[in-house]
Amino acid sequence: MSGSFGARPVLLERFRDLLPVTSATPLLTLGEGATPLVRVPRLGADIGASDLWLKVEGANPTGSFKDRGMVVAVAKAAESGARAIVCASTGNTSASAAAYAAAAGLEAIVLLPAGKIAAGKLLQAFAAGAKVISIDGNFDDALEIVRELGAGGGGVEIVNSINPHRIAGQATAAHEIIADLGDAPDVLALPVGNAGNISAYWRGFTDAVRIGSTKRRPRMAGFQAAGAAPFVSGAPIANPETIATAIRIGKPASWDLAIAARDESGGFIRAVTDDEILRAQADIIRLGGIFVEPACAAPIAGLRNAIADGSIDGSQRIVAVMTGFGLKDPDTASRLVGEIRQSDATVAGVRRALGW
Ligand code: AN7
Repeated sequence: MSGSFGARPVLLERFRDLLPVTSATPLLTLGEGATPLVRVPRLGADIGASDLWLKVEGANPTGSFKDRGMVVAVAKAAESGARAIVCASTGNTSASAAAYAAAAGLEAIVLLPAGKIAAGKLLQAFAAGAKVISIDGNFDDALEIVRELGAGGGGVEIVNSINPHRIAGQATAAHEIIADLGDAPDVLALPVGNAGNISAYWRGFTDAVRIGSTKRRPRMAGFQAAGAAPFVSGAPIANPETIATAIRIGKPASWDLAIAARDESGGFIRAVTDDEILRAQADIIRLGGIFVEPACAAPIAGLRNAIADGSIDGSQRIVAVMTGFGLKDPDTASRLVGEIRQSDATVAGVRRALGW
């Protein structure tokens, strides 16, 4: 199961010392990690941030940050002799689980909230051969069921972020950012759903201080969708709703870890509206050239607000995590399709169509 990309590092090897990798762990890889950290001056200027960077996690093999943790969770499942992996998902976890299970030769079972999964993610799960179960409920309901299924043992491993290997794997992104910038940024902004990722980044930065690769940790700035913002209201919510289906979660599993990340870092978790999310999604591609799914727009919309009201200093170094690729959710993005200019197959026709 081991793989090599020549000079390209394999996540389980590169971060071996920080991960539960033993001589018995298969060095599974689909090429995850080592994602681009891109400076986006035009987008930054638009939101008032003079040193804004995007960590492009959509460049992972299944198009989301989930691959960093999934490779660890699935490798450990394979090591322990599991026959199947199971997860609840708003979409990206299922796409990642299905792909890594396929590569490792395990069965993947994914429980999805009916009708609320972006088309690309659903397609990925099917294409990789997962057993797809649509739950007549939301993500939180699906996760409750998965907890019971996994508790039964029988060689079925839960690969949601309640599996500690997921968080350990996702923490590697913090180390990459420090390696690329030479230090931690001042602010780390990201979308918050089930809250595994904010917990993982905080752990990564904390480990980095311990091993001496940086002396400081960033403020953590988490952003939720207004209709699915339990950290903002201070309690779980029963019926989360947002256009950003990835973060349509009302009862985050990593509640305490996320609160610790927020408070120990002197940061915050705030909400943005769906309209602000849609605007920011368009801004990120039109001004930054990076096409992301709606959830990723929450931190950019939220940073704009936080810089405007003075709660973040726009001259600081800010890294915003773009957790998933834009083509994951073609339906939401279809509003960005403009009018196609018709032309006959001549230069003159094209000139006319361009108004030249
Ligand atoms: C693009 O796939 O929960 O706060 O089941 O897909 O760690 O949950 C996805 C979450 C942000 C939120 N951005 O991260 C799932 C799932 C994207 C996501 C989040 C998700 P967490």
